[in-house]
Amino acid sequence: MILHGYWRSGAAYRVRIALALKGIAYEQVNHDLRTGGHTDPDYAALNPQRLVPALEVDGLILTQSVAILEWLEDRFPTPALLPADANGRAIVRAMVATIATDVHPLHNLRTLKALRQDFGASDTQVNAWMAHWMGLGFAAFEALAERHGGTFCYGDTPTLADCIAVPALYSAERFGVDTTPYPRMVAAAARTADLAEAAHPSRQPDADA
Ligand SMILES: N[C@@H](CCC(=O)N[C@@H](CS)C(=O)NCC(=O)O)C(=O)O
Repeated sequence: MILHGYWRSGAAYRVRIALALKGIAYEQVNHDLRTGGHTDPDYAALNPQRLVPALEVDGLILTQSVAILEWLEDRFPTPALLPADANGRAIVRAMVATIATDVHPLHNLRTLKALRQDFGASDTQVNAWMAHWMGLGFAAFEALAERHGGTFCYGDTPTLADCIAVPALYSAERFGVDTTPYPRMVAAAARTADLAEAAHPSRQPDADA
């Protein structure tokens, strides 16, 4: 199993967390987003979207981190990262979508690049943009965690919601977005990050010294 990623990619970090929680061994091939490694034709042949992550397994190429998380859950069901019941699964998937679908694309590298290059946004404006969209999404996620969470974002064991929350908060902290209004999300993410220490960006082979 080969994970194509980049140490600071939030989407790749989600997958590394699930791999760590499930104890699955894998290799890494990393593509430096800062130098456009992900736009290389060899990588584009794997992932036509030219985004990380991608997962290669015995000739199968999977893209889109949430699809990869769901595939890992199907193929490696223990420990489960989705609740056993249909209601719980729908709630966890809604929590995942709140961040992965509705927030992350708005502060992705290419989005911020377009804001700067095509619309002349300053660093201050870009930071305000990120804080705005993260704040809206995190507030909704926090409300769902208040309603359904225990020691983790949903219930008392880690789920895909935690796999999504940890990198989201990592990005927020990296970009100086205040996370104190989301104490449940922060506490659950800290517990998950402890369980999946090996997945942390700073622990990856391509991380800056
Ligand atoms: N929805 C995709 C998003 C993937 C994505 O945006 N990856 C980022 C890194 S976190 C990327 O490759 N960015 C490169 C760019 O924006 O040029 C997924 O979940 O896999």
